[in-house]
Amino acid sequence: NFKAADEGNILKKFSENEMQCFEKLRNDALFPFVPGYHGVVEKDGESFLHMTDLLATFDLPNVMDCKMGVRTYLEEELVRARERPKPREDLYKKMVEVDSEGPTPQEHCQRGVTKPRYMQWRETMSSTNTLGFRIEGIKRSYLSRLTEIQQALKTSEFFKQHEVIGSSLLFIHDHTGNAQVWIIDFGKTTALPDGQMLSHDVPWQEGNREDGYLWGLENLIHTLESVGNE
Ligand code: 4IP
Ligand code: ADP
Ligand code: MN
Repeated sequence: NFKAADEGNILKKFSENEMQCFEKLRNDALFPFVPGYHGVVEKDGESFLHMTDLLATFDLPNVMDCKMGVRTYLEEELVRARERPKPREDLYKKMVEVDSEGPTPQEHCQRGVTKPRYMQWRETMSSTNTLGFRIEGIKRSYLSRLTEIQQALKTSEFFKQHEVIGSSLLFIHDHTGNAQVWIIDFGKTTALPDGQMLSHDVPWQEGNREDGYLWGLENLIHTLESVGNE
């Protein structure tokens, strides 16, 4: 999904949705907390989003990707799977690898599960359901920046007007004490119809489009506080 670019930057496989998010974030309270965005570029016949490499200023960085929210797929994927279920063998295999009893007898029979079925199962296997975030890769990091992000989210127009799905907080630190947290991955972050807003801290019910982002962030901050106190 990523390609090396010019010094200090990287290329991420183009998504129309993510591009629109980056465009709108240029004028938003979240701007200081998202990777620098430098437009769309073509390379080897493919389109990419040109953005700042967040690791560039670190020496042998440690990275933690924390996927935010109580839901990791779009409601429209749920609707699609209901109307035209498309069982996928790759997702079935990923499920069986973790729990051979995960699939239902019918899913075993067809050797396939639908995408939202897989995503919901992943959510129950992780802290997405119980805490509103899950750690996708490695270790722990710092709090003050998280509280700043929490404040920025509460004032952000962008955040109010978007359903934020599958986005991560990326924690980076190194041995020199350099530590940062960034908001990344807007591939499934979707604008609401004009005038509509989300609170991000009430339970999701199909149709309300809530994502549980602020609830997850609150839990994440409390979790890190308690780890830090040990
Ligand atoms: C992955 O499951 C992640 O949830 C991906 O989300 C998702 O891509 C994949 O869907 C799904 O298979 P595992 O993490 O359990 O492997 P992300 O890229 O945010 O990590 P989408 O496109 O939904 O973001 P498919 O459809 O790409 O397989
Ligand atoms: P995907 O849509 O494939 O999940 P992400 O945007 O979540 O893509 O990025 C996947 C991983 O790539 C992240 O966990 C992080 O480690 C790395 N990454 C993403 N954006 C950047 C960036 N701007 N600078 C450095 N690393 C990044
Ligand atoms: Mn991601």
